[in-house]
This record gives sequence, C-alpha cells and structure tokens, in this order.
Amino acid sequence: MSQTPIRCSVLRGGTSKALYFHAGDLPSERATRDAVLLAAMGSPDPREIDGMGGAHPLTSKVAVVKASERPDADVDYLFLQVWPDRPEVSDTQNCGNILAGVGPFALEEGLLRATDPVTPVRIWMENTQSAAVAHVPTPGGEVTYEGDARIDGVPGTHAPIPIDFLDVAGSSCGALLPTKSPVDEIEGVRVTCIDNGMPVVCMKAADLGLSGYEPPAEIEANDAVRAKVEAVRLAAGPLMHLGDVTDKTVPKMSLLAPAEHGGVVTTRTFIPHRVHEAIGVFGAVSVATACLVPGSVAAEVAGLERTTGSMDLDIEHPTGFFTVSMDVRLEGDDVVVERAALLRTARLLMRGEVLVPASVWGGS
Ligand code: NQM
Repeated sequence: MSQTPIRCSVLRGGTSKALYFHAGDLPSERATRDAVLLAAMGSPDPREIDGMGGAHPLTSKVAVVKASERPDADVDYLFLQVWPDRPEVSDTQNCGNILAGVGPFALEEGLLRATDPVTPVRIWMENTQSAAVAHVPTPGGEVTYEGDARIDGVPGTHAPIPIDFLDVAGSSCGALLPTKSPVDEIEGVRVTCIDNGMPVVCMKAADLGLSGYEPPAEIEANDAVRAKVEAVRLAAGPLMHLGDVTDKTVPKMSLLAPAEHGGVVTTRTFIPHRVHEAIGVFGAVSVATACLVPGSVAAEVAGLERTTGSMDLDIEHPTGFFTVSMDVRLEGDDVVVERAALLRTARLLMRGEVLVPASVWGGS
C-alpha cells in the first residue's frame, strides 16, 4: 500500500476544529509521530491543500486521547498544535476548545461508559499536568450534540458541555504571576504577564496606538503593531519561564480596551501571530483572572480592583462574549482562584481513517 490508514475522528471543539486520535494508533516515537501529523494536515503549506488542515492555527489542531491510568481521571488528553506554514508540531500549550471535544470522542470511542442523562468525564490534560471535568449530555446513554446552548463564534445552537477546571493557575509558568509582579514594562510597554491555564501577556491596545475595537484582519495588516507585539512576546518568554519562545505558540498576546457591550473588557488576541476571531478558552480564563489582580494593566482597563467571591465575567472578543465563571478570594494582594468554569459545545463531524503516505510512516 502506498498510503497508511490511521483511525481518526474530526470534531469541532468550541470555536476550533481538530483531528482526534487514539494515542495507540500513532507512532510512539515523537519525530515519526510529528511527521505523520504534518502529513495528515498537509503542513507546511499556508493552504494545507494536501491534507486535512484548515490553513489557520484554529483548524490545524490535534487531540491525542487514551484511557487514563490515573485514579483521578477517565482519559488523558494531549493537545498538539500543527503549524500550517512551517514543519512544526508543538505541545507547549493546552487548548480548552479542543478539550470540549475530548469527552464526546472518549464516549463515542468507548473509552468510558456513559451515564444517563449526563456523563462527567474527568480529563487529565497532559500539556499542563492539570485536570478538568467536562459534563457531556448523554440522554439514554448516548452522546447528543443537539441542544439550546449558543457560544459566540459558532453558528446555531448545540448541546451544552459545561467544563470545570480544578487547578490551572501557573500550569505552564509555575505561578499565576510568573514575573511576581502585576505590572512589568517590556520593550517600553506596560504589561501584565499571567498564567491561569494559558500564558498570556495583557497590554492596553491604546499603548500600541490602537482603539482595541479594530477587526482582526486590520490588526494583522498593521506591520508596526505586529512587530511591536512580537518584540514584547520574545522578551516576555524568558521572564515568564518559557525560555526562548521564537518557535513556541505561547505566550498569547492580548490587547485590552474598555468593554463596549457591557462585558468586563474587550480583547484582541494574537495566538501568537494570527489574531483570534474570538479568544481561546484558557486565554479567556487568564484574561478574566488578570482583570481581578489588584494593580494589573487588565484591572486598570476593567475597573474591577479588589473584586472577590463568585462571579461571571464576560470577556468581549471580535465575535461576541466569552463568559468565565469564577470563585475568587484575595490573600493580601494575591488572587486565589478557587474555581473556574465555562460553557462550550462540540460536534462530531466525521469519523474514519486519515491517510498518510507510506513513505512517511508504514504503520505498525
Ligand atoms: O486558550 C487558541 C483556541 C485556542 C486555544 C489559541 C484555546 C485556549 O481558540 O484554551 O482554546 O490561543 O491558540 O482553540
């Protein structure tokens, strides 16, 4: 055979889309696995024309799932970002959108048994060594994708998948505030570096000469802003204990402006080179948390200094809102997040086999 078939499902998870694999169906050796995933996606090629990738970081994603051996988890989930335009597969970040599809995939594939009417799926997120629980609607023991839940950035309504995060603060950088300060000046720009599930650098859009309400395409077309944001990102990486981030997809860079539609703050987020049409899940959790950190750039924009308790924070983005539910207390000026939760939807789009050239991998 000139091609190797590999069992695979395609799911939309939140506002992203990925190929979902059983871990055991992929090569165990990392370089071969990455070559297989690049071939499956059609990368490197800005159009990903010879593969399944959607020619954008949000549609060039992979989830690798297996039954967990951990007593506190049902499944393990490894997220991999396949760069569309360079031969690179990165495991340096987690993805909360693709996480939303992990529960349905695990149930559809028989990795755990469904309960009626909802199955709580305990997911160990390998990238950040942290846990989430996704509540998947399973009336009569079957996954359903139909329902009344609407999330901005996805047309129509779907079955709700509420997701709880147990302890994601500092999961990539070692601390919620990796620089130990709510504000730093990097490359002449005042920033807040934060990691509540995703390393994010928050800064005021106005400090970059923007209103913060521009459409993503307009910001992407602004070479001066892109260059400045990338310079700040490269300098922030080592300060956030991420090392040299030249080839990494973190930190994300979130430009903030006062809310326009009754939310907490408006965002335009570089992920890190394209500007997100919405905002990532952990990206939104991190920005929401930054808004509660006394003295942070985000708190200045949001006007939310010293807010504690249980709350829903609406983070505005180019295509709507992302609502993050949080329980928060303050220890002095330190924010302690006791709970973070949010709502996503997902849908199984296809299942079958993806084919890669046998010259890339002959199978095993
Ligand atoms: O932040 C985009 C997405 C993401 C990641 C990105 C995500 C997250 O929208 O948890 O969901 O920032 O790379 O899928």
